[in-house]
Amino acid sequence: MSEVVSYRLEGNIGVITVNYPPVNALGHAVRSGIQAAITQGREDADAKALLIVCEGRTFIAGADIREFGKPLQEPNLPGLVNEIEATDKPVVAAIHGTALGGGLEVALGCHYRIAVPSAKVGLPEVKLGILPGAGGTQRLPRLTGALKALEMITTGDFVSAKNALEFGIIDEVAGSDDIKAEGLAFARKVVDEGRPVRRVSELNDKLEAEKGSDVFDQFREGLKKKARGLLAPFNCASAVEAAFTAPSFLDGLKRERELFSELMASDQRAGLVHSFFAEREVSKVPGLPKDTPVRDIQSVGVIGAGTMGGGIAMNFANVGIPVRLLELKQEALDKGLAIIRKNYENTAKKGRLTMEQVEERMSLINGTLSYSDFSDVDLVIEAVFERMDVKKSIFGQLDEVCKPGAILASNTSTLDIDEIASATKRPEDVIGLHFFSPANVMKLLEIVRGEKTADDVKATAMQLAKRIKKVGVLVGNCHGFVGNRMLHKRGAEAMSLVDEGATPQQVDKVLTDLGFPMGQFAMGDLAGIDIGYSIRQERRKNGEDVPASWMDKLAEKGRLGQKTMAGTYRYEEGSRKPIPDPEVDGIIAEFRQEQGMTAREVTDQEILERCMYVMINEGAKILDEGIAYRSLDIDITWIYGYGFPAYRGGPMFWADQIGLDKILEAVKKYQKEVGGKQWEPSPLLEKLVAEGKRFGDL
Ligand code: TC6
Repeated sequence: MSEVVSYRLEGNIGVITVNYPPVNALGHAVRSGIQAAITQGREDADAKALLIVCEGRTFIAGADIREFGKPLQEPNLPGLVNEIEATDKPVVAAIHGTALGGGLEVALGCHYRIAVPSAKVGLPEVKLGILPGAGGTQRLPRLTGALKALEMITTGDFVSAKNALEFGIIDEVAGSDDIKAEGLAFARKVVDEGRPVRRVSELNDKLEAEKGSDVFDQFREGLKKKARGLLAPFNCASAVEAAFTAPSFLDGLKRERELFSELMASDQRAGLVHSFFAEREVSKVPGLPKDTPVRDIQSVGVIGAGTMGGGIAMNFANVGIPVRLLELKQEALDKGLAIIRKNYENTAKKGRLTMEQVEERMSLINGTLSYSDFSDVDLVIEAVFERMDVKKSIFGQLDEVCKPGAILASNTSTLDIDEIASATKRPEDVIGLHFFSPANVMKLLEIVRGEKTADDVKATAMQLAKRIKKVGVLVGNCHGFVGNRMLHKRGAEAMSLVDEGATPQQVDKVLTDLGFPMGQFAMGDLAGIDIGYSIRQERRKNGEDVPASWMDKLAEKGRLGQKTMAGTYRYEEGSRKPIPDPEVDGIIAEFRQEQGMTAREVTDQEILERCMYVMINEGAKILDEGIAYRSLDIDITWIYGYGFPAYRGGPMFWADQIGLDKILEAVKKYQKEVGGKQWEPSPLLEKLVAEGKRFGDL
């Protein structure tokens, strides 16, 4: 018997136990172990039924994703599930934790399923760019009907034990969370009641009931909007449809396999699997051991009740951490608190919060006008506008009032953390916590380490990110850190492309076609054009050579973006849809004239290369300087902070897919044609190309 799967007779039940931490994934050893145990159970005359149960925190959480892309070792999963189902004595799956993907497919191959109340089930393969290829698309709809199976398989959403029972996926919700006892008792009941072997593949009632329905066409129409650019949801829908249209179950399985293989070979699968592991890898920071002590964070102070400060405060209230929110004037404080309340109420209107929860969360956010109220908080986050003098003065005051050991954080998106820390006598307690707008929604937390930031402060920030359900990425200190440093390069290039003849909407369309949820200029309108403007002005004041821009003119005319209903685009009351505005075309034309420029035709390919390759070149510099530890840190920053399509794996992974030689060639071309520091090739990029390596090899 395999080391990770055991077989034991308990009374008249043959118990097959899987024990393969951390999540009992179906690696080769687990598959062959289950196969051997099923054979043993079948041959064991004393076993009247078999029970599959797992050790540890969860039932089988799916195929072993680490084996994807490698040569398959027998037994394969679809064959194993069929073998389980073909067993001539009842097989029961006892589910705790999560039965996901291949794990749920194994359970669907069993004849009966019981789950503890806290369990969840799901087929999340679509999130990895594939489909449930071990019969899941054929068996699930035989239990749930077409629509529920389509919803579950195309979204990958998990379903609670209670709902799984309601949808027909499981047969019983156990009375307690003691999975072994409950599973065994249920298996005994199956034997005692003489329940038959019940194979899901032979249940055809739900298929018959929906013959001729147009549910698939309708569903596909909806997907076109929801799953723009993605392959997997469409293949998932076609595979489920095959359960209804294929002449037999086996023919359905064959169709499932074809659609599965297509996805397995796709770049989207590679990108999504990279994103999955990268998201887990970012929490393991080189040089910061897992057992680094952390500080206890029981209460938080936030300075600034504007859009950012309010959103930041909500993150903490959402997980039960009390927040003191500071403003200078009562009016601003009242306004900020009212906006927070409105945000919560809107969520409640959508049914995602009860009014009781709204009140509970609001009661955790208390306003104040006085810094002295921060004397006992464990963490303060400053979220005021981007001016070094203002930030330094705030940190000076915090140094006066905060208790020893309190963490002093800035939400700055660009400024030097060390200079901010220099306003205090405790730079080891100072760190950057850069939230992304809207701060209560975006999953990224860019955590900026200063030169003197203490290790326990870094570890606390990483842990806190998880606590507030964000993905924390620890980065070094430089202008704009990882995310905005790259974004600024893209922004400058996008502005130049418009100077040269492109329209803002052409630039934005290239980026949305790549998979970004919005383009550079629509994003600028959302964030506020005044932000970029004041950053440029600050840099000009510092003597940097920042060229004039038509966007400065927008800011000077009060076109500040969505908040003034006009920026690079115009907006209609109550709508966030960017509408091209002839007035802006006029401003751009006037700017070109003033600068003596003649508009030329700019191709989409040039826009793509200049906007994206300039970022990748900068990303390589960021890696070389140690600002990001690994290329995957940059990938996750961009996926969760800026909506880079996860199916492309992040900008650095995407660059590896394109080929770094091609990227370098283009960088050199634009160095000649466009010029500027941003097009000076990164030495790391040159080195990798010379060695035939990729960012992923570092
Ligand atoms: C499939 O089944 C296809 C079937 C068709 C075949 C024909 N494989 O997320 P956590 C690791 S596709 C390998 O931090 P949590 C993870 O990398 C699969 N490893 O924990 C991490 O490792 P580390 C369908 C896996 O408690 C550790 O486990 N299934 C796998 O927050 C802990 O993970 C899915 O897509 C795996 N399948 O969440 C489920 N899963 O410690 C994917 C996890 O070395 N998994 N690991 O960093 C999840 O959604 C979550 O991991 C969870 C646990 C809900 C199971």
